[in-house]
Amino acid sequence: MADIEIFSANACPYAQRTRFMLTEKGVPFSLTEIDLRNKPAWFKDVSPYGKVPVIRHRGQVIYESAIINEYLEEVFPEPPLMPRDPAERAKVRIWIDYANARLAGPFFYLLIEKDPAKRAQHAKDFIAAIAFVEEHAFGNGWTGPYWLGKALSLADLTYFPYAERFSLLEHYRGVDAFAGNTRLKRWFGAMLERPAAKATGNSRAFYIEKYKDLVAA
Ligand SMILES: N[C@@H](CCC(=O)N[C@@H](CS)C(=O)NCC(=O)O)C(=O)O
Repeated sequence: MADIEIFSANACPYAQRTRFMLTEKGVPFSLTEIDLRNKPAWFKDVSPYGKVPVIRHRGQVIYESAIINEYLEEVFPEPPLMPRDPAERAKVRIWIDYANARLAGPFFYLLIEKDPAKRAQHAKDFIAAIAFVEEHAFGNGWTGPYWLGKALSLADLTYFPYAERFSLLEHYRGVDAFAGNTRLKRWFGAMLERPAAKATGNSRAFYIEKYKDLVAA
């Protein structure tokens, strides 16, 4: 049995971050797919928040995707997915925090909000949140192809799952996250080439079907 167990759900962007990380590191893992609409009774004994992803390693349970990925970086330092320079490391953490605190909300609320006026506000917030990324992550001096430049980092793994699901906004809400954001689009193109993107990703049709009950009519 592999050293690392992951409890995951195929459609979950947070679980995809961790699967992406393990794949990039070349760490074998055994995966248990959790049906989030019908969680097995034992899952509450594994996952304190009742959420995926959770990993079990050396008898310890670790949860929260951003923390899991920092843990994995410490335990499996090669290939490095955090820069050596402390200021660059801080930058990665700032962008991970931005994804969780500022981007995830407008993205999900735009999908699930029923009230048209509130939905329009979430669309504005989402577009503004993406414009901030285009200007500040990929601003002057950004050479690509990855978030910080030449080397892949935890910032890339954090954003890729959302970027893959932007097609949901286009399909259900007519919002194209890439419109006018050419550098974001270029970054996404580079990410799609990673073998881990292919190994952990899903088709547009998969997400459209998976999220259809969640999306407000
Ligand atoms: N902050 C958590 C979020 C994880 C999360 O929200 N997972 C969702 C699926 S995408 C979940 O397990 N939901 C089940 C539930 O809340 O009952 C992380 O980064 O790991």
